[in-house]
Amino acid sequence: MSSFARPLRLLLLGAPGSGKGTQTSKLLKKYSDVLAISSGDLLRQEIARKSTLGQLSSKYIAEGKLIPDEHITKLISNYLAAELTPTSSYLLDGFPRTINQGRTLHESLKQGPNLNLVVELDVDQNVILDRIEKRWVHTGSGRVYNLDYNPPKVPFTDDVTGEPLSKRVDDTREVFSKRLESYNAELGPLKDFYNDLGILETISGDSSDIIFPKLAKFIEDNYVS
Ligand code: G5P
Ligand code: MG
Repeated sequence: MSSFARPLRLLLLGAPGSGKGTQTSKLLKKYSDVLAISSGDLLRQEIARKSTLGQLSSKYIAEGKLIPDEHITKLISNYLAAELTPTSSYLLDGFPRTINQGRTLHESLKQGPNLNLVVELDVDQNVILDRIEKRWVHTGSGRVYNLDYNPPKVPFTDDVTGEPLSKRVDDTREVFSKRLESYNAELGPLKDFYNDLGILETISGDSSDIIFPKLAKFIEDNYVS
C-alpha cells in the first residue's frame, strides 16, 4: 500500500556534496515505495561496465564537466520509460540539472507522472569541500559514507555487502571547484523554470540533520494523508 495520499514526484537540487544522496537514503528509509534515481550513480554504473556511454562519460566526470544534455537525457528518459507507471512516486537526484534537461523532461512527462515538487538543498558552500574529501562510496549501490558524519561500521567497507569502498575520481579539491562552478552557472535558469511552474521549495541548513526534518515535514503535510 502506498504511503502517500497523492504521488510524490520529487527532484532534489543541490550543489555537489550538499547531501542529495544522503537525503535520498533518509527518505527511502521512511517511504519504501518511492523509486529513487540518481543520474550520477547511473553514470558510474555505466562506467563500471565499460558501456559506450560509460566510456564517453568518464572523461567528463573526471574533469568535473557535465555530460552533454542529449546523452544524459536519453539515459534517464529510457530508465523512466521502463520504470514509471502513471501512479508512481519517484525521487530524482542530479537530473535535470540544466534548463534544457528540465524542459525536455517536462515535455516528455507532460501527459504522465510529471514532477510535482522540486526542493533546493541550500547549504553553505564553504562547508562542503571537507565533506567531499572525507566521502567514500560503494559504487554498486551508490551508498555514501563520510569518515566523520556517517562512517561505515568496518573502516572502508560497505555495511551491507562487506565489499570495499572507493573514492570517487571527482572528489578532489580541484575537480570539486569545477563541479561547483558549473552547478552555480546552471542553477538560476533551472530554478526560474520550476518557480514559474509553482513547484519550487528551498530548504536551508548546514547539516543534513537540520534539512531532513524540514523536508520530511513538508512531505508529510503535502503528500501523506
Ligand atoms: P553526481 O553524482 O550527481 P553531484 O556533484 O551533483 O554528483 P554529489 O557529489 O553526489 O553531487 P550529494 O549527493 O549532494 O553530492 O551529497 P552526498 O553524497 O549526500 O553527501 C556528500 C558527503 O557529505 C557524503 O560523504 C555524506 O556522507 C556527507 N554528508 C552529508 N550530510 C552531511 C552533514 O550534514 N555533515 C557532514 N559532515 N557530512 C555530511 O554527478 C557526478 C557527475 O556526473 C555527471 C557530471 O559529470 C557530474 O559532475 N552528471 C551529469 N552531467 C550532466 N547532466 C546531469 N544531469 C548529470 N548528472 C550527473
Ligand atoms: Mg550524490
